[in-house]
Formats: sequence, C-alpha cells, structure tokens
Amino acid sequence: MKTAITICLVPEASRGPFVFHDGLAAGCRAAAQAGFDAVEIFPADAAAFPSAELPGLLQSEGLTVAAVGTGAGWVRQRLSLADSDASIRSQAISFIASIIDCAGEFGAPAIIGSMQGQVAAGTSHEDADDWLAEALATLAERAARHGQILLYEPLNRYETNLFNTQTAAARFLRQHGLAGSGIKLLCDLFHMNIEEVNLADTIRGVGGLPDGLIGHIHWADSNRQAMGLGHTDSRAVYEALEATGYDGFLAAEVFPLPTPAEAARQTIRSIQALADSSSC
Ligand code: LER
Ligand code: MN
Repeated sequence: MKTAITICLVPEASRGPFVFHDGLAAGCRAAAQAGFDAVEIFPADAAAFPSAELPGLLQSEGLTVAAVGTGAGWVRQRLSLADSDASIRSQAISFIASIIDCAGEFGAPAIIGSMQGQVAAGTSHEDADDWLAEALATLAERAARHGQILLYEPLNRYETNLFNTQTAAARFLRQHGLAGSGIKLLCDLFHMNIEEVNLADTIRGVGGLPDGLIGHIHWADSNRQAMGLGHTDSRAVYEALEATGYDGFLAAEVFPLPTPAEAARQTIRSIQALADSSSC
C-alpha cells in the first residue's frame, strides 16, 4: 500500500481535517520530508487548481498525486449532487467534472464526499438516490476519459443522510448498476468508526469479491487524528485491506495535531509498523 497526506488550499476549510494548510510548495516539501509517496489535494475549484506549479514540485519532491477533493464546491458554494433544484445539481456536476479533468492530468481520481449533499426536507430518499446515481454515472464517464476511477465516499450521519455505511453505499452502487462502472468506494476510517459495527469486517465485505469496491482509504484514527492517536485497531484494518488485495493509498485526512509535522510523522510510523510486521 502507498502513503499519502492531505494539502488544503482553501482558506474557508482552514479548520478542516487536513494536515497541511500553508500552501502547495510547503505542503509538498513537508510531505516528502516525512516520507510520503503522494499528496491528496483539496483545491478551491478547477480554476484555482495549481496545474502549472504542481509538476515541478512533484518532480523535485519525488511525489505523485493520490487524489483530488471536490468538497470546496459544498463548503464555498453550497453545491451538491442531491439538491432538489436541477440547476444546482447541474452546477455541482460541472464543478466536479472540471476537477476530474485537473486530477486526470496528474493521473489521479477525484473524490465525491461532501458534494454528494443530503436528502433535503420535502424530497424522498428515492429521488435523491436517483439524482446522485445519475450524477455519479455522468462523472464516472468523465473520469474514464482520463483512465481514472471516481471515488465515492460515504460520510457519517452528522454530514449526510444519504449513505452512512460502506455496505449501504455498496448496495446503492450495485442497485444502480454503478458497481462495475469505474466508481469505487472511499473508506474514511473516521466516518466508519462512527457508523460501522466492525471496520475490518466491513472492509472484507465491500473490498472482497465479487466486485472489489474499495478505491481509496482515508487513514484516520477514531478521533480524526493521525492513526495511533485514537483507539482504532489499525492492525485489524490493515490486515483486512491486505486480505482484499487492496494496494492503493492510505491517505492521512486528519487534523494537524499536535502539529502538522508530528501528524505526518505519526501517520508514517503507523503505516511503517504495520507494513514491517505484515506477512505479505
Ligand atoms: C468529509 O468529512 C470528508 O471525509 C471528506 O473526505 C469529504 O470530502
Ligand atoms: Mn474523508
């Protein structure tokens, strides 16, 4: 498995669960210094995506891009894929599509987390599911043009009422014929700690056969700090991921606590210890 760490480029999300908030160059330097393979970038929008600056930084620091977040469309513009207003849904799709294009240039997938939105009052769950499914199909097609998957991230109950568990999200993807369409699940261990009965069992369930739906991991402890600073059984999670054959990223989407550098070092330590003692 490969390691990644988050860089937030959005001032409005300065208190969000991202490790580095001091710009792209400083974030890449710190990521490389801590020993990460890749960065996960949270841009304000496609226009602000650092397409010009990024290649040089990746090359000089020996990094790749693991994934690109789209949540700023929700944070800054309140756009979402499940909005009952079709024109908002369409703006949300365009917002994400243009980020998919930016991410695709760097060989990375985009993440749909907060941008999925919620079932609004007065809207049926069924309608919201259909809107979300339609949007995901369109966006997966866009991602496929770049040879990329699209990452769909179930969130905890305080952030969405669409799908809170990985199993419910997997069922939704399968029911809408999306499971084989290049859409994969992002398993954020923080959200899962709130919602799942057992993290490892869930991972084995959605990541194993028949469709191997896990595409990315947000490697966060139970309190959304770096792994090892909360009470998640990281070994059980890691072994479950290995059992499914997962070889993607473990990306630290965590608070920069006690400091960004220490959260980065702790994340690397947590993964290294598991990798060193792994039988594979
Ligand atoms: C939000 O809580 C989250 O986990 C992000 O990855 C979604 O954009
Ligand atoms: Mn997440």
